Amino acid sequence: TLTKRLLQEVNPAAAVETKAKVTVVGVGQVGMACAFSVLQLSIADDVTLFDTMEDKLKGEVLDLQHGSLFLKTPKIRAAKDYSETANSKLCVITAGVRQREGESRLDLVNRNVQVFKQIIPQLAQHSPSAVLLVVSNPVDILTYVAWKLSGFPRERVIGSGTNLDSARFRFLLAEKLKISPSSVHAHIIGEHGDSSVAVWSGANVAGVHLQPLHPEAKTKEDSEGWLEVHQKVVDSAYDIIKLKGYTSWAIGLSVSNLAQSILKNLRSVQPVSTLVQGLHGITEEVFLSLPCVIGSAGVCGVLKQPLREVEIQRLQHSAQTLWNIQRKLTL
Ligand code: 6V0
Repeated sequence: TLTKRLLQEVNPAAAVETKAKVTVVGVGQVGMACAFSVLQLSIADDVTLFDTMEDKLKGEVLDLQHGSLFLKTPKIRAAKDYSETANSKLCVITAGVRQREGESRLDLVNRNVQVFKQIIPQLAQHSPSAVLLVVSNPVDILTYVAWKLSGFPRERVIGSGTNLDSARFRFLLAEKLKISPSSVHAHIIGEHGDSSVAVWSGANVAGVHLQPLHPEAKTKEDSEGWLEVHQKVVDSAYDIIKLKGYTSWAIGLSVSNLAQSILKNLRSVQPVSTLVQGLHGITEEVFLSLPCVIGSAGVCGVLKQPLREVEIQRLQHSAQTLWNIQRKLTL
């Protein structure tokens, strides 16, 4: 063959073991933004995509493969069935229906639980040591569903949770302060959605806390509109869906950032959805976001964040809301 005439093979390429395989299930707007961002970070040596829409899957994979010259991920492929997702280090699940205009994330639960029943046992069977990163909504409930359906230990089932909400919060605060978002430290915790909790008490720039500098924020005198920033975060997805029909780029970037922490064992602290039973007085078996140490084992630890009473009450309220939905599910 031409190849044999061109080079003398010393070590057959097929013998090289894949070290950092990422499977993305669902090649819709979110799945593709996640896959593209993971590729741009050059953190995986294999990105495998799976979807039930075969033509769309083939088209998306070809389109990405044609960019291989500009990427550093040697294998980009479409899996025809779940056996081809085998031995993934990380499985990102973005499959399922999304919100239509005016629909809340919680409205999606029954339809997406059915989708998860087709996906999760298959992923778990073929990649028994993987970390599962759930993105589909409602993400906190579906992370619980993925945990139950996979039988994986709690640390290896993560929801992207309020990692995105916190990024939006930091961006909006950064705009007001005219400082880079990476220098504004602030967290949104709890439900990824309407009942999320902004931890104002912790918001700071270089250790300088914002709340004592603007005590008016607690009262109606808040003429600078700082408290509105959290409401803007909550409204973000609704606003974007109204404008372009879906959200994609920011969630893709947020997921690839989490993927990097997992694949490179960075042990970085990021708010993600994890089992919170027993924390902050929560008694229900639910997943909510708290700042977690993220590494190759998944969630390596949960920060003991000092919270105000009102913040704890809000978390407990979200836990009850989620549990009331979860207890009706048959898994
Ligand atoms: P989309 O563009 O409709 O894509 C969904 C994809 O899932 C489609 O390609 C489907 O073919 C595929 N799919 C459906 N069922 C299956 C199945 N059984 N197996 C494999 N693939 C399947 O939706 P989009 O990508 O916009 O959104 C996907 C999910 O992400 C939705 O649930 C959104 O609500 C959720 N998001 C979560 C965010 C977060 O912060 N966690 C942010 C944005 C969207």
